[in-house]
Amino acid sequence: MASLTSLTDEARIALDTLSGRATGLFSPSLRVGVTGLSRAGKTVFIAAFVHNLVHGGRLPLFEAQKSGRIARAFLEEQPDDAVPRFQYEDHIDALVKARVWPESTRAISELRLTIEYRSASGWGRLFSRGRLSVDIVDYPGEWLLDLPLLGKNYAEFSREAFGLSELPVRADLSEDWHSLSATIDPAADADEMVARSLAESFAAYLKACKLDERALSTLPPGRFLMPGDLDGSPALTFAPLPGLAEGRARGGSLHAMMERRYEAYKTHVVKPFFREHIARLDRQIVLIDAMQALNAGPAAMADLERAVTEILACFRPGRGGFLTDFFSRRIDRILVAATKADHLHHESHDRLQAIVRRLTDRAVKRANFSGAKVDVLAMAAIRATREGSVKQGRETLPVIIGTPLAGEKIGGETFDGKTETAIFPGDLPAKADMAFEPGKAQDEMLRIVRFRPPKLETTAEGVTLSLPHIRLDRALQFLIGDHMA
Ligand SMILES: Nc1nc2c(ncn2[C@@H]2O[C@H](COP(=O)(O)OP(=O)(O)OP(=O)(O)O)[C@@H](O)[C@H]2O)c(=O)[nH]1
Ligand SMILES: [Mg+2]
Repeated sequence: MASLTSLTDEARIALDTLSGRATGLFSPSLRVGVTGLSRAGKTVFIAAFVHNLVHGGRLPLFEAQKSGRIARAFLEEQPDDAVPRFQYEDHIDALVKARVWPESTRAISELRLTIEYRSASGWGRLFSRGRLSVDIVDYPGEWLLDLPLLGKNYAEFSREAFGLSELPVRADLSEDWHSLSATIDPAADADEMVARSLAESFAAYLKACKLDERALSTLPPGRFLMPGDLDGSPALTFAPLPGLAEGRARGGSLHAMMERRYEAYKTHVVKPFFREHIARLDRQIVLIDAMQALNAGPAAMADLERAVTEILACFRPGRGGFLTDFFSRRIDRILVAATKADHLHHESHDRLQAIVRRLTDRAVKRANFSGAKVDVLAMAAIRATREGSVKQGRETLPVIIGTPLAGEKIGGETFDGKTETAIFPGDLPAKADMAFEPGKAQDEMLRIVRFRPPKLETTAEGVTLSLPHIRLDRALQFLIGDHMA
């Protein structure tokens, strides 16, 4: 900026003032929603997003960075005082110094990243030194599961919960809760202890569904898995009831009590979250960890598809939706990203992308994001592996090399968290549909282990290089690139 003459400086200030954009007082802001079920990679994505911009990471596909137009990017005070700040520095310290991943997010937090850039056009370069503020919210992924509840009454919620729990992939896990429910008469007098034991038993079943072996996703209500500050409160002491009679519940009955609490949960927990954080978004990236579900098999894939479809329907800003009144803005771009692509050799990235496209296709169509641009991408916000090849007999196998987390297993081997290992991850099905068909996908066993975050390379001058990634730059270009033209 030093090269600007005083004349153009004055002209710029005059122009800024005219258009109400006095530098420093106001800069356009963009609310980017990072959506994803628990463990999808939201916190890691946000940390990598900020780190790469603040430290000028290698982002060849992010045009503003590539052409050297970014003057600086820095964290600023966030707009909402009542929301805790995203602990960016702690997350980066953990990732870079200790090489451990951030813990599961337990509460909501927010951050504002401001980018100062020069406009790409000659005209704009003279007159406007651009500033863009990007606001991002991080929250526990489980809470997303609650959004579809806004469109369901208690009877529907109960019916669906029992329906799902009878699926083969869930039946053994729901046994205890079922037998307890069978002893309950919904029309009997309300009893706090009965309500509590039902809620606990139901929550235990949901938690079991979420464990790695089943890796199921459709598990509302989300606060039963991640209560935040509501642990033990009456709003969480409810459960679905079996065989509900048609019509209104008798006053004073267990049915009436459960119904009231379910509605209170929606009003006091789900709606505020939706209104304050979801309905105000301009852009959205939907992170999907297909790897874990692929590993667990087709039933987990079907369940992931169900969850994503129901959740994306809640982002539909169009007319007629039950949430329409809440939206204050319209989402104009949605990026669906298959995360953790670094678990696969790049030869498989297109297949991963195709599987996630197949998984979200119906959801995106049904949600009818008219006017919104939708793209699909396989990426890794932080690349924990590098690629290589290993000769096995006459064959050369493409492998990935990284440090598996302590305790991870492949076959009979358990890793110690220190040793670098080459792993042949296996092939994803060539046809995306096969990942959803029972019996087919299991033939192609994947070998998926979790890796530690990468060790950052240091240059000869002692400068630590930025966090490596796969196509994070493409995601940035799609999400904010056009605002920095
Ligand atoms: N290899 C690799 N692993 C990743 C990446 N992103 C996330 N992970 C793994 O996925 C786990 C979950 O990532 P988070 O960012 O904490 O997920 P989240 O969506 O914030 O999850 P919740 O806070 O539970 O909702 C991490 O602990 C890592 O093990 C990535 O880009 N590469
Ligand atoms: Mg998180």
